[in-house]
Amino acid sequence: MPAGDGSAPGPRLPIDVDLAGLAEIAAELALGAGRLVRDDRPVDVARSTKSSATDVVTEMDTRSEAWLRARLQQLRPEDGLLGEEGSSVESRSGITWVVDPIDGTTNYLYRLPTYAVSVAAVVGAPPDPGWAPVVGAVFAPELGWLWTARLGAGALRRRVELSGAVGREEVVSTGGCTELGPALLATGFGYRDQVRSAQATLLARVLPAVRDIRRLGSAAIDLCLVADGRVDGYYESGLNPWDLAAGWLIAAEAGALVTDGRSGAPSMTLTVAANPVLHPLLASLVAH
Ligand code: LIP
Repeated sequence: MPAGDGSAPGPRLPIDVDLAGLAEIAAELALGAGRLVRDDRPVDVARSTKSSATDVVTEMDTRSEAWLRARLQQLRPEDGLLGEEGSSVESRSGITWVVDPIDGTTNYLYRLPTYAVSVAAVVGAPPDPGWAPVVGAVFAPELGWLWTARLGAGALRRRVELSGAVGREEVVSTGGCTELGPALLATGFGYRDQVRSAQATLLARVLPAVRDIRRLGSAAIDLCLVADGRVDGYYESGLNPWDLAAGWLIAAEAGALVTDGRSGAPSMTLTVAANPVLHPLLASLVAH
């Protein structure tokens, strides 16, 4: 399915699917939810925790997912839905929407700008293996960037002003770095102690081998930065489908290989994204 991911062909597209129409919906949903979480944030945002004391969910994560769910019920009632905050609707159309209502929730909680809303339409049934994105949109409302992609049609970036004005589409493509030494990489870490210890051990091996590491706190933004060449590569273990679905397609349509570090699709085990020359070098460094 997504170009350049190295995995076996995924499930087939429903024959009557209108990818251009789905792409417009993905962009509208990402923009609408992004404006909601940016503009309606209360002064003291309510929060609770999930898998660990530092795995936070805010009331705006929940409100954003509820807004996305309601819009999809209006626009695409036959489609499925999988959301980070618990939405789970079986598909009757062969299309499922996979959404992260705020990717980078810790950054959102601390009022840091690197968070995004990630919206993808996929075929297959995530998290079961074999699913694949066909349209994707990532909107980072504080950074003012909207990245989008449609299967086979390339990856685009648009400027989004605070006024709501959306700028012209720019085609994006990965950078040309072909060696590890000069490579600027992005990565991220999980929420559970034993996972973080293993990730720190891997980081100790990676850091001396590359130019530098950026830990921005949002997988969706990390993958989009690979797409537009502002980092050379990205790797992370422990991602859920909602973290990576849209960014996977955007990076792949920008020319990146996006895999599990081997020949499979990106997964919770490992996600590795880089241009086709750098990818095998990065994968051999991190895929253990
Ligand atoms: C985040 C991921 C990021 C990871 C963070 C966190 P969330 O997702 O996008 O890559 O490093 O630890 O999991 O939880 O903010 O939606």
